[in-house]
This record gives sequence, C-alpha cells and structure tokens, in this order.
Amino acid sequence: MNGTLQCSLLDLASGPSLAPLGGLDRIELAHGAWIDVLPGWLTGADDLFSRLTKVVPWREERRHMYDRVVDVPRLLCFYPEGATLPDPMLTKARHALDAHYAAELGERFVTAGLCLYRDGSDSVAWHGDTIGRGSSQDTMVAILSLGTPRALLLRPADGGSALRYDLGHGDLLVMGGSCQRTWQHAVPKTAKPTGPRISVQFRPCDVR
Ligand SMILES: O=C(O)CCC(=O)C(=O)O
Repeated sequence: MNGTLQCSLLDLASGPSLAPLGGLDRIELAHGAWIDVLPGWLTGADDLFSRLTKVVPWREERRHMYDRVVDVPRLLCFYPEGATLPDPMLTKARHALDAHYAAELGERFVTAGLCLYRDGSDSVAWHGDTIGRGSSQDTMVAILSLGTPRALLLRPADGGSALRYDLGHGDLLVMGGSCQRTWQHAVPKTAKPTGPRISVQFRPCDVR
C-alpha cells in the first residue's frame, strides 16, 4: 500500500470511484481479531482530499496526561449519527461498507471520525477503540486513508510484536472481530518529510 499523493491525469479525468469490496483481503489475527484490507479502494480522490482539508471544521483537542494537559497531536472532527458528512463521496463510501458488511456486522456504520495528520509529527498513540461497546463486544471500525501514506501499526494488547500496514491514498483497512479489545493500533510519528493525511473512520453506534 505504498505510494505518494500525486495528482494523476487519470484521477482528474475520471473523478472519484470506489472499487468493489469483493476485492477485500481478510487477515486473521490472534484472539478472534481480523483485518480486511483493500489498497486503492477509492481512486480519483485528489480533489476530495483537498476539499476535506478546507471544508471540515478541524479542531485541536487537549487531554490530560499525568499532571499536565497536552495538545493531541492531530486535528479532529467527529460526525455523530445523523450528521451530514462533509462530502457526498464519504456518504457513498459508507453505503458501500453497509451493503458489504450488513450480514456480518448486523448493523450500519453510523458515525464518522475524521483526523488530519498535518505532517510527520502528528500521530496517535497505541490504543483500542474501547469507549462504548468495543470494550466488551466484537465490532468493526473501517478506516479510509487519504493523502500521504502513513504507517498504521497493530499489536496484541497483551504483548507481542507489531504488524505494520502502510496506508496510502484511497486505501481501506477494516478492523473486525475482537480487534478493538484484544489488539491496539497506532499511527507513529515519523522524522521523514511527510505531507498531510486524512483518516476517515466509520463506526457503528456506541463504538469510539
Ligand atoms: O489514523 C488512523 O487511521 C487511525 C485513527 C485512530 O485509530 C483513531 O482515531 O482512533
């Protein structure tokens, strides 16, 4: 899934388009977790990427860490259930995920969390999405990655070595099964010159 964000002539000519989700590859992890990956799920997304950087009301977050309040090193915007997504293409992507996973998930993806990693010093630390039902139930979190490729790392929550997925422009990675409670994921900082990346995470109700 490596690549750079390039504005190709093909992209400009054809506009955004979603590949069939039948092309997803499932990788079984330990403890009942799995991931599905589909590199290049969304093609022609250069305009979408630049629109999202402008129209999404990105905001900084601060959180408590030990005895200090620190900036969360990325910008965020959360679209709760019922909110209009910032671009119709994201609604289309969510419908495609709903159609593909309906039987297995048994519910729809209803929220969207958007994160903007401005450069290589933006990151997210090791965590599982365990606010809500993800702490006790199997669920799914689908990530559409846009912009500059970044590494998404996954490691067993009880220790063990990490797996690395380099998520490029338009790639899809879905975490499923017990992944949120038995595995952790992170996007580490990188010292390499790195352009911006947007992560769009689609989640079912009460998973965060
Ligand atoms: O950047 C990503 O794709 C992962 C984001 C993430 O794990 C989160 O916001 O909980």
